[in-house]
Amino acid sequence: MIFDVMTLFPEMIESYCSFSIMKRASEAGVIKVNTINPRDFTLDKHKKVDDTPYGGGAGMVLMAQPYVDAYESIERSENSITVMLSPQGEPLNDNLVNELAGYEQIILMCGHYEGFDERIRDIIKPKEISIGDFVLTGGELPALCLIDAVSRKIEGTLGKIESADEDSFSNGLLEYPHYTKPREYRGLKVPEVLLNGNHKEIAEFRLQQSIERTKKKRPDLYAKYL
Ligand code: 4G3
Repeated sequence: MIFDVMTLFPEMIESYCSFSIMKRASEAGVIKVNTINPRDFTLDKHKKVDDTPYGGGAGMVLMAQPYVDAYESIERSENSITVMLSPQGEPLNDNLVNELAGYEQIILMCGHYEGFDERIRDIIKPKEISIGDFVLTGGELPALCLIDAVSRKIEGTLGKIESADEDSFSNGLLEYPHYTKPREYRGLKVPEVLLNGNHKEIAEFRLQQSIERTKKKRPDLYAKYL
């Protein structure tokens, strides 16, 4: 899986991707994260990437030319999709993450300030995706959320220990509670059933805990599960 990230701040992307599981997946060749900086495609000596909005108003708007030229410089594989991270996008969820994991290449467009000149959308026609109903100063964190979520669905990124088909949402339920050593902490004991080695009983206990939690914490998900 190749992620080509268009951003004015490539270090934000590179930094996150150089730790923990993202780093391991890159080193294993399971994912490749590239950055493309529209500032490198400006034509003026001040390397200007944004300007004031026509019609007035607060803030700055990303100019079309550096962004579109940067986009057109990216080598496209056969099975690729272009995604713009924006609060106006389709909400990201586990289903969409699975769908995205089926591509060979994902081109991600990060915006800043008040957003993109509309002609960037008109020309590139990206799929717009949002990570939730709130506004951030830039699209880099949403892009990283997407990269992380998609990467962990790809064979070879997670070990069997961290396996993705056992977590929340793969079965439409929240995760069951987890415990590790010691058996007792501040008077709180690990449920006895987890210590008895009866795998069928353990699986039943965990499923029942998952159902109870989902009902209590996320009645909306529970309604879909029923
Ligand atoms: C485009 C995405 C980009 C238009 C981006 C703001 C939140 C999300 C930006 C715009 C973002 C999200 C950059 N903030 N909810 N900020 O996924 O108005």
